[in-house]
Amino acid sequence: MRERGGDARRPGRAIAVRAGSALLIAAAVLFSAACGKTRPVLSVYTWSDYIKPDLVRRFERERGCRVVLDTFESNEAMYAKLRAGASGYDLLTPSSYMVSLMHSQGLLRRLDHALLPNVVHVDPDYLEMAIDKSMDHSVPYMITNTGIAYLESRVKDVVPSWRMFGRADLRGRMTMFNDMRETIGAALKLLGYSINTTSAAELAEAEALLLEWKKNLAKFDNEQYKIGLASGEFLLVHAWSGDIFQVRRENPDVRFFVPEEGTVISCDDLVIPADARESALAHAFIDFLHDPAVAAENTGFIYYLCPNKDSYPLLSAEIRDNPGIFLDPTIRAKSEMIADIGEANALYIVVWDRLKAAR
Ligand code: N2P
Repeated sequence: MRERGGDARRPGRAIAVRAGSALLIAAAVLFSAACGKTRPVLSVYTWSDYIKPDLVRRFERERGCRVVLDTFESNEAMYAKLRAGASGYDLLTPSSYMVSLMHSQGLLRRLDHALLPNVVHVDPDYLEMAIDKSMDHSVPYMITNTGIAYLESRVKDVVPSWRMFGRADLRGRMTMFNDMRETIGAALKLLGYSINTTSAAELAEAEALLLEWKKNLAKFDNEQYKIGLASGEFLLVHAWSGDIFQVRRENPDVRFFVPEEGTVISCDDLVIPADARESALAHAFIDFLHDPAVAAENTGFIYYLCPNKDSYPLLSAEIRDNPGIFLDPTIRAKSEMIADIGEANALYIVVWDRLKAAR
């Protein structure tokens, strides 16, 4: 297994190698064929620190294949790369709203359920809220809750609210996501609006708030914030739940809360691009990840929740009782999943571009 990006310092993790470009993957396939090696290569394009490395190695052993992991840091970056012509990936993990956009553009393969016996374990309660309820072209992988993480010994008077990004005393020591829907979503939530609003007036209010918050931020970031918080460079960060529970293994001073105004919940799905070369192997990997014991082991390591109902009884109490993983019902009721809002996406892009350009 190889992963570009992510934390290469963790024991047992393979050395991070940049192996992402379609060209390199194609070259690797040709090279191994030329050498008479027949081990197929499964090329996975996913978020960083998003699978337990031991499980990847187990799958490689069981299937006699190699898994190459390349990482993206936002749905939009992944989509832009594919639209710009990157090919050679066999499996992707975009969030559901991006899955629905990609499906509508014919970019995804219909799944063959005969190759996916383990999808019977997928949580039916989750499927009820899902966009692709019949798992026609996507199988849910992990549910992520967005929140705020901080260093308990360094940040005083914490209130469990998105208002924390307005704290001028933390100026230069906070980060927010470099992710259009997440960051605009945080401001919309504080204002009491839906993260999927298509109202230009509501978005204008969110933009004004974000312009204020931006003055307090060190940067917009989706990956370095983890190490930055662990090391004390940043004191408070916009964060994905599992990332933070991974960081807490290294620094117990790290705390996480889901703001009382509600948050963004996303589900990242396993999908096979239309031009995948190793479709059967990609199906096998999806099926492997939904073996309940594998799903529980994966969740126990990355701290995101795989919505696999038969894995829940196998989870440790640390996971089952963690309100960052299983949200408090009151906060959950105020939270939303990002939806594909069609044409209105253009409104978000305008706000986002202005925010990124503002000083
Ligand atoms: C993991 C990123 C979580 C994905 N590093 C957010 N949907």
